[in-house]
Parts: sequence; C-alpha cells; structure tokens
Amino acid sequence: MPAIHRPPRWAVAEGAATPELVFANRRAVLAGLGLALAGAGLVPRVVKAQTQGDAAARTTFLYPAQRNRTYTVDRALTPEAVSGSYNNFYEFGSHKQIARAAQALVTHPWDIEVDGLVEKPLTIAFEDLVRRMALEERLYRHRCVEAWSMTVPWTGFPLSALLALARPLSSARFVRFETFNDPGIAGGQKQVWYPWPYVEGVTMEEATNDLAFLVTGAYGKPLAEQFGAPLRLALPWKYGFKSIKSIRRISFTDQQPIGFWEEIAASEYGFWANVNPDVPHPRWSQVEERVLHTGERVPTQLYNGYAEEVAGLYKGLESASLYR
Ligand SMILES: Nc1nc2c(c(=O)[nH]1)N[C@H]1C(S)=C(S)[C@@H](COP(=O)(O)O)O[C@H]1N2
Ligand SMILES: [Mo]
Repeated sequence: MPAIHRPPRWAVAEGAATPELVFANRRAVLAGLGLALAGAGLVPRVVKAQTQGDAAARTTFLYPAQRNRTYTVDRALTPEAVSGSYNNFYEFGSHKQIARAAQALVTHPWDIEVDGLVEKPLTIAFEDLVRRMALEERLYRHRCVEAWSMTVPWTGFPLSALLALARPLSSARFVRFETFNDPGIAGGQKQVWYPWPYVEGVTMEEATNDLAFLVTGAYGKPLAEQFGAPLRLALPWKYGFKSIKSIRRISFTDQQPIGFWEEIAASEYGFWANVNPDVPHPRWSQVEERVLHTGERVPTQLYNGYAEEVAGLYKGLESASLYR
C-alpha cells in the first residue's frame, strides 16, 4: 500500500522537539501543567512527552478551538474530573478506573491508516492530520448502553472532512474503524478471549451526517489518554460503545463491519445501536439514564435527543433491531 509519511512542518529531531515546542510558548507550558495536575498522580505530560512520546504536548497550541454554537446542550457539562476518571476503555481493564493505566498509551508517533475502497490509500501521522483540519468545539451528550450519561465539550472535526481527504469510491458502503492492538501497553489486551482490536463501523450515510465527529480534544485541551487519545469518534445519537477510541485504522468497505461488542454478544449489542428508550437491552431497561456527577435520573430520549439531525437516516428502517 502506498504510504504518505509527511513530517509536520515544525518537525525537528526527536528529543529536541518537545522542550522547544513546550517552552516556546508560555501558555502551552501552563496548559501542560494544568493537564499534568488534572489527573492527580498521573504522569505529567511534559515529562511523558520527553521520555515516551505524547501527541497532546505537541498539539496543545491548537487549543482551545472555537465553539460551534450549533451543537449545544440543555444540561450542565460533566466536570472533567468526573468524566476523566470514569471511563470505558477495555484495553486497559474491564472496569471504570482505567485512567491511570491508560497513561501508558504512547500517542507519538501515531500513524493512521486509511485504506480499502478509496481512490488513494494513505498513512497519515496524527499530528499532520490534526493540523490539516479546522478544529471546532462541540458540546455533546453521551449515553452509554449501561444507562449512564454525561455531557462533554469535545474538540475535533466532522468525520465528513476525513472522508473528503480519503475520497472513498462509490462502491464503499461502510466505514470501519479499528483501535490499536498492543498488549505490552494495554493490559486488557492480554485477555485473549476478547476479539481485539476493538472495531466499530457506520454506514457512509451516517458517516457523512454532520453530527459524526472525530475527536482530538476535550475540555479545551488535547484528548487525555483515558478518553481515547489521540483520535476517537463521537456519535452522540448512538450508544457510547459505537464511539471508538484511539483509532489507528479507518477502512472503507462494502461489508457491514462487526463491532467488538457485536462480536462478543450480537443479541445485546448490534450494528445500529441508536439510543432508544423504547427498546430495552435484553438485561435492563433503557427508559432512564443516570447522569454522571449529579446522579440524577432523567428520561432517555430517542436518538439521545438528536432526532432532528438523524431521524432521516433511518426512514423505513424503524424496526426494533435497528436500535440494538
Ligand atoms: N477502543 C475502545 N473504544 C471504546 C471503548 C473501549 O472499551 N475501547 N468503550 C466504549 C464505551 S462502552 C463508551 S461508553 C465510551 C466511553 O467513553 P469515555 O470513557 O470517554 O466516557 O467509549 C467507547 N469506546
Ligand atoms: Mo458504553
């Protein structure tokens, strides 16, 4: 496969790069310290950037991005300390307290492969990709299939912008996403009964809906590891498991992708996974959700409140299986 490895314009010799980048800009230093302090006891970003490789320290200058006011919310933002310490990221463990373990993720260098049914397959360095895109901030609701929810200020760019870059062929019907696979770093991946790497997928129509968002940051900073650094998806009308983290590969295909959770339990986690209070999970109700931080129970909305934006995608497909 032809690979395009384009060093970012600011690239200098490994090791020399980070101190220069960080100390050139006082704001970046302060932001870096803020990040380091954000997760008490976590590896300070500046140190990690020098010793291991960290996309965040290299892209801090891109944040905060301008907020896109089209995407706002009717509820309070979840405090970063809460959403950043209650995460689903099975690569680092099958519980919510994975934030510390996830700091082991090495996000530089981080190449993203774009392949399959595209005019020109390519491999692009994350830092190159993020600099080519116009970043914006959006406030999105997030509803986990486990019936908890949060509200997060994500920064990123529409998935459609990536599609424009990749130029899929007309034969492409789905986009398939794949997370990294590195059991040496992610202890959860030593559990061989899981179908690693984590995979998710959407139809081309869903991918080109403006709500589909590729996330590079949260809370006005580069994405923290536990949120799925350096690049994750946000599909706010679908259950959270569709919003795949730490993406390494994006493939265009004519085959419907089988997601990680669908592979494990197809009767519980299907391809569509659209949020719907009227379709219970086989083992629990989806009528209500528990709001992170406040603990409040609120009614779950069809398409997680995004019906106006996405209901059109599912015209004529309104069968129960659609939402699993
Ligand atoms: N690679 C990967 N992506 C993933 C997951 C995962 O375990 N691995 N969990 C999913 C689930 S179930 C949810 S609810 C969200 C959680 O995102 P958060 O930790 O940022 O809240 O990530 C999704 N993306
Ligand atoms: Mo989830």
